[in-house]
Amino acid sequence: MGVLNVTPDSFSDGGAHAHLDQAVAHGLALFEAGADVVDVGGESTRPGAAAVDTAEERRRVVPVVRALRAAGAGPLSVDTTKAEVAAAALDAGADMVNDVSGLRFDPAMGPLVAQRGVPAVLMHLRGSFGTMHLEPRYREVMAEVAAELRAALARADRAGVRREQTIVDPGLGFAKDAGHTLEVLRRLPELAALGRPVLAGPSRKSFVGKVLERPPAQRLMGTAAAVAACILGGAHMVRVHDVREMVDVARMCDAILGEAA
Ligand code: PMM
Repeated sequence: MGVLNVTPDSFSDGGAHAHLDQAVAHGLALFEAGADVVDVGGESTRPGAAAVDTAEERRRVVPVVRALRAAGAGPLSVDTTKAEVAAAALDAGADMVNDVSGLRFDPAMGPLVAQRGVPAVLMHLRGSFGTMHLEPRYREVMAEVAAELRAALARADRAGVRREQTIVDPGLGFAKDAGHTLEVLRRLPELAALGRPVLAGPSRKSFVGKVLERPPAQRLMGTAAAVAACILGGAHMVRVHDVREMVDVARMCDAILGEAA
């Protein structure tokens, strides 16, 4: 899954794709580089990022989805916690929803996903965008993440989302310090017990920066190591910025696992 952030303040690509033409060109380049799906997002989740209202988020995301579709590109995922933004993106041609709140922030999101019958990523996150980076505390991080993902699956069930349409994501770096994130990564195989495909997003994140003491632009090799750990640990999909490089990592991991690349 290639990352296409259409935000002026994204932590790792600095808003370079904020303009429509640039965003579309970058989305096409991600497919060209080997992405199987491109995830279009209009709200930064960076610590301290300003909240984006619904109208602004739609304004950022929808034209990009529409233009990529018009160019014949896809499949596309929309990275949003707001049902209204998701609905508009699906209307414009998006194929799936990536909700980092696991259907928790907007009560209308579950019913929307159910009604549209699209796949949905349910990510683990504690608290809100405003509070999640403040002293995350766990007694047993992996057990708690797994339990909270089970709760997200139950939320999806209650909304009428078919279980086969769900993908779970442990939310690397979300409401987790570097130690928590490394432990989740180490114990990723435990998520297989949830019985659903796993997506993981380690790309350029601060836990990589913490280990290597490098800024986002210098986290390529650290990301490669983390992507390999995700895939060897059972992830079915990885969400990354550096698609061309990570396709090689994924193909190599698949070969090690004895799976066709
Ligand atoms: N990470 C970010 C944004 N959206 N979605 C999913 N499903 N999983 C993630 O790990 C994830 C996400 C933050 O990273 P970015 O700002 O580089 O996009």
